[in-house]
Amino acid sequence: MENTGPSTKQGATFLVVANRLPVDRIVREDGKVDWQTAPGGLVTALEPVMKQRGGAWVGWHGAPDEEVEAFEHDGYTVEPVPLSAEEVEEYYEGFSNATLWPLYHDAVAFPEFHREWFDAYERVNQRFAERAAEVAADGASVWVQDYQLQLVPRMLRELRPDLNIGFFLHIPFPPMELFQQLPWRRQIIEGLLGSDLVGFQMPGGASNFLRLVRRRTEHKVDRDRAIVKRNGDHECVARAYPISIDSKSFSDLAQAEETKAEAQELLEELGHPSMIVLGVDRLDYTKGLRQRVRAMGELFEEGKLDPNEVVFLQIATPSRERVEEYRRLRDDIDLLVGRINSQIGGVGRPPIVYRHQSFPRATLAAMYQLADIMLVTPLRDGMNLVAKEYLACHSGPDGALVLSEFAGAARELRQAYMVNPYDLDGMKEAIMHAATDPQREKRRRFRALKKQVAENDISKWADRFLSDLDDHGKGPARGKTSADETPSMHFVDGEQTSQG
Ligand code: GDG
Repeated sequence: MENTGPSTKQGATFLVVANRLPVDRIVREDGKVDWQTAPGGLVTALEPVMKQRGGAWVGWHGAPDEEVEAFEHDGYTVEPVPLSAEEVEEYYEGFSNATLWPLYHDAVAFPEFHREWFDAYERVNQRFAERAAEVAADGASVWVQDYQLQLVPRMLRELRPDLNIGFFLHIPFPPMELFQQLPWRRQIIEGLLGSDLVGFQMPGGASNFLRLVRRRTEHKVDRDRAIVKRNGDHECVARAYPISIDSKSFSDLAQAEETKAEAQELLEELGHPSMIVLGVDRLDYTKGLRQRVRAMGELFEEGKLDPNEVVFLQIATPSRERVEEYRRLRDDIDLLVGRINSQIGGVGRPPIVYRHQSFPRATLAAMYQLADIMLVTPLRDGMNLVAKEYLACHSGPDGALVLSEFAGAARELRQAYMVNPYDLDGMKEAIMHAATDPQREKRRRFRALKKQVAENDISKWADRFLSDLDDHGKGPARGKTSADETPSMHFVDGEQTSQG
């Protein structure tokens, strides 16, 4: 596709605004400065979109207390936003990752509420909005990303009413009953309502959001949009856009000769087991690792899986290590894996090969190639790209995906072996089905799953969102107000509302 969003002297016509840049600034031991791909689903998804479209990516570069100049990278401009060490603590580790992250994931860990964290969140959101306002060309499309920046759309609209503002939430949007706990709920809703289009992973997220707008604000809701009455009306449309991956480049990577060679080496290192069960996650309490490791441990203990034949390879990429809950999780998993490995198997390779480190993407592709069974069992997950990466990379006809029904991906990947990760016995049963079902049944499921991911890739996702943003955007030439519309009666969530 044509590069549609170059940055010019007049500014960029297309911008992504995200907490993190696609690359992190790191200082090596010899003092040399380097840039390294940042981990996580948001970068995996948006990097190919930016490469294709060009424009500017506004975000933090991962190093506190450092100002870095803008630079060109892979055909687009990187615009680093500085954060102080205190802001990293309060805005990022605090409000983003110890308040919003657990609250939005069904409160699977206890969300903490601190006023000074929110103050920092507001301050940093304002800084991101100001930088985006400086960099954007007249009438540009600005795509704000994720829970760390929910106040940006409104702030940006106030600074630059000419822009088309889209927002996408990568994590679940919680039900009203949970969201209401948040002392700053009003500011967050109003922040999001600054957008012309708000995207969620699931239709349920969009309806949770609209329900809140209807119950908690004076703005009206009409089907899939809120009519926001402030500084002249605008419409904020809320819809689901299930995210995906660059399926072709993952499958090409897995097919590359070097990757195949790496897979052979890995197989050798693992001692040629007859079955490889794989997990790949950021080390995060939402990913259901405690439950998964226990389930696999019990299957080994009960002799349902033979530790001489089967290996469980679990990669846990380091993440948010300064947040207390993450440190606790790391210790728990270390202990659990150690206990299982010390009690099961012979003197050779342990049944669980656990690596708390990150690997190059090509190594992950080699692991996906090898895995007979992929375990993706989060307690709650916006989508989960690892499930889709496995399907793009595993080329044999006999793969099997065990998938939590609480991952957004479960809505599309219906042929997976579905599990409730809280139900250990159920999870063990599903893993055993994935291990022992007749080949014909497994192939049928796997074919359908692979097709889904091949046909619904990241460019389809981005095109759908951005073309809807063009349609709903309210650039001055296209401005539309609800006052022009004929009054009508609507039914929303079973409730009658009068509009206009
Ligand atoms: C958020 C939402 C949503 C992992 N370890 C390594 C590595 N990774 C890559 C994986 C994958 C990404 O990180 C993880 O993406 P997920 O989607 O599984 O999870 P989150 O990071 O929590 O992502 C999630 C996503 O945003 C997108 O909207 O799906 O629900 O929580 O791409 O491959 N990459 C490399 N080395 C590793 O060791 N190179």
